[in-house]
Amino acid sequence: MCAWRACRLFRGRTCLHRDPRSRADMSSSSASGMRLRVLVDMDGVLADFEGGFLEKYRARYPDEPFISLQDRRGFWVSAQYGALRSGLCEKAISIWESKGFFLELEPLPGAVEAVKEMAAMDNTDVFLCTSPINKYQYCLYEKSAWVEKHLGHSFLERVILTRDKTVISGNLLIDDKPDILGVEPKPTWEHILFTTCHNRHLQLPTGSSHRRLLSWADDWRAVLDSKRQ
Ligand code: BVP
Ligand code: MG
Repeated sequence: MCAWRACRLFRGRTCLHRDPRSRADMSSSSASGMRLRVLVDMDGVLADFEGGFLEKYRARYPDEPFISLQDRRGFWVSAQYGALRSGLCEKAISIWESKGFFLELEPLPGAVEAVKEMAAMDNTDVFLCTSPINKYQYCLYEKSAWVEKHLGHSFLERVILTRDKTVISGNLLIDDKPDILGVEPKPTWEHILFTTCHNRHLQLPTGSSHRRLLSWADDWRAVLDSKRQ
């Protein structure tokens, strides 16, 4: 079937839309079994949010105390800075609310290569699942621009912007946030905790089903394989 659908717009113009289910093997099942749907977070997994934050915070507030990446604890940067000194929570927030912050984040080592390889695997659908900040002026645009810049135009079909990842269905969610909560108490995905400075020292509860990826050099392929039927 043709990957392009013609759509008639107002004023009689016709526009071609690329169908996201464009690959020949895009059905929900195939000869080798089910398709695997992998949701991959952006900040802290693909894009170096913590490194980008620290660099820009120190440049803008050179006389204020800062927290080295080694000393980062807890998901919320703003909370740790707020606890360090009054007024620093707001200063931290001002960094990621600034124009250019999200677009200029560097990719984490191996992230771009891993996601491209994953997306090219048989029976595998990759989506980028990311929570934007509520100050949308720059963030919403820049997250898509980052994807286009580092992963290419075709990955724009794969961007999911949501403040609640529990309502998105998938087999795996690779994410650096330890507790991913929302309105759905039983999300379909297994959360794979992606290790970053703020969760490195976190003791996962005994008996927890949480699995970790230490970095993109870790065996993410085996994690995917473990979910295939
Ligand atoms: O858009 C990012 C930045 C924001 O949360 C989002 C994380 O998205 P995911 O990686 O989970 O998809 N963010 C906000 C704050 C404080 C806000 Br007040 C923070 O401390 N850290 C942080 O990442
Ligand atoms: Mg994240």
